[in-house]
Amino acid sequence: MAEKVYTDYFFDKKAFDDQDGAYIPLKTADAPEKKLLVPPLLKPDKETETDLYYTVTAQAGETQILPGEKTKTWGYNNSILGQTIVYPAGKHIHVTLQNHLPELTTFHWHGLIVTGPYIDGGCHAPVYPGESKQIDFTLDQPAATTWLHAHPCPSTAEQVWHGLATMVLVTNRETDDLPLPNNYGVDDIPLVLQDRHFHENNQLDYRADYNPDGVTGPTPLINGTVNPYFDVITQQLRLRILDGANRREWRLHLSDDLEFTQIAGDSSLLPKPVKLTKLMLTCAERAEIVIDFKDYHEGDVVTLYTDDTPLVKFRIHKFSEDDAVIPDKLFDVKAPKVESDTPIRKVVMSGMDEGVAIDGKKFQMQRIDATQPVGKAQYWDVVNSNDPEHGMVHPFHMHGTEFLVISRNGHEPYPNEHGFKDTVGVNPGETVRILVRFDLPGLYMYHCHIIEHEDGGMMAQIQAFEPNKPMPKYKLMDMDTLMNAFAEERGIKPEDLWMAGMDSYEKCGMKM
Ligand SMILES: [Cu+2]
Repeated sequence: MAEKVYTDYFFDKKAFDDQDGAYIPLKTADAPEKKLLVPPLLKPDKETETDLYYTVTAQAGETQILPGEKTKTWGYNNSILGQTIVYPAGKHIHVTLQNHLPELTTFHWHGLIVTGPYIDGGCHAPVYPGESKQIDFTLDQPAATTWLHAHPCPSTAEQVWHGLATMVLVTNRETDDLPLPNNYGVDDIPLVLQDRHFHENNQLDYRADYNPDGVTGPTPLINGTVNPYFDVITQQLRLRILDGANRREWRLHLSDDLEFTQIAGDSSLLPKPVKLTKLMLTCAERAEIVIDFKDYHEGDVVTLYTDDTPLVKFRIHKFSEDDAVIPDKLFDVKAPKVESDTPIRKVVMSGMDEGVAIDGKKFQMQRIDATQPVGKAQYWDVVNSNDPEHGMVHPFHMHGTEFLVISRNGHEPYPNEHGFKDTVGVNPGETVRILVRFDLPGLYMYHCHIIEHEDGGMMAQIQAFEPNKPMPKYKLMDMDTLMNAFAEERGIKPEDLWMAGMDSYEKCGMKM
């Protein structure tokens, strides 16, 4: 029997097209085609049998994005986005986090199973300008495409908009030997999908573009490149795609409706490969796909689109025949067992614009909203209470864990979400049941990953605790301290921050 090829996007089309926080439509930039920037791999400072040492520097710079003036951007060890970091599971990783930016930032490891709130790098772990911090951890998690981004409350969105996001690849001996393309930069490339609005002299102006339902721009930016092409020199190509946009979902497909194979989601390989012709990603979700160009020849071009807008042109060159077959079985998903007396936790994402909330509340840095014992699996029913007619998709993200999607409104999850995930798009009016277990004690945030919603308070935090041990107390950052720091950096009084456009402080629990 022929293998099933899925030709749906599996999402709520109406919510995507009609919700009232409408998107700015994408438009191909008036600029020549340019070679896709493939970020270099970050070289470790030092490596031993057991340990790896890295330095990650958040820095300001200038990037030639469009013809004419360079754009002022931020990045990690780079002027925009970053260098790609590789963390092998099992090694003891040491990272020096340096902040060379003019304002405080945090380094959030989105998708890494590390303890929160400090190593995880959410809002409680600021690194002040000119300062640095050391962290270390050992990963015990499947191979995955994860990422690093800034996460300081409440200017995460603005800092990501400036460029603070980069890929972090977790490797794991259990699956590293699978016959999948893995020659980085040649047949295995990252694609960070973002959109931006360029103002006068090719500059970004986040405040001018601000929209509480998420900032979008008309120009697609792929790994920081506009109108990119990639030279294909192998028959098979693996793309590690990240929706790194603040707000935009992507509806991806290839020219000729070319079918491709999804092999991984956010936090692990899929149990088995899934053949698709269409793929939808919501903010912060990742998908790894393999494209087989066997029916194409030197000189052909295959285009990756979102809707009708071209994102990347794959220019086909001569390649040697490669009939490697993707294995039928990729990954053994071990679902944690739920004890029958465990209640189902309900989490409600509600509202739009400034009205967004979780369980009816705005985020407060010093309030712990929930607790769950380490090692004990629990079902969470994540509800998007938006009106199914006019509401929006809220991508639900959890720190410190990887979860399984169990059902959508009681029905089977999509065929390509059977691996571990850390972000799931929840359609308006929908309840997504996920299976959550924390393996490390700590304090973790969970939130909508439309970044302006998260900055706007659609975020909460949970303490994962070890049963039979005293509850640890965390030193939690408070808004006054953060606000004073931001004011000092700008040389103004804290009460004047709102005049400097920092009005979103209010949403994060600051009293004006
Ligand atoms: Cu949201």
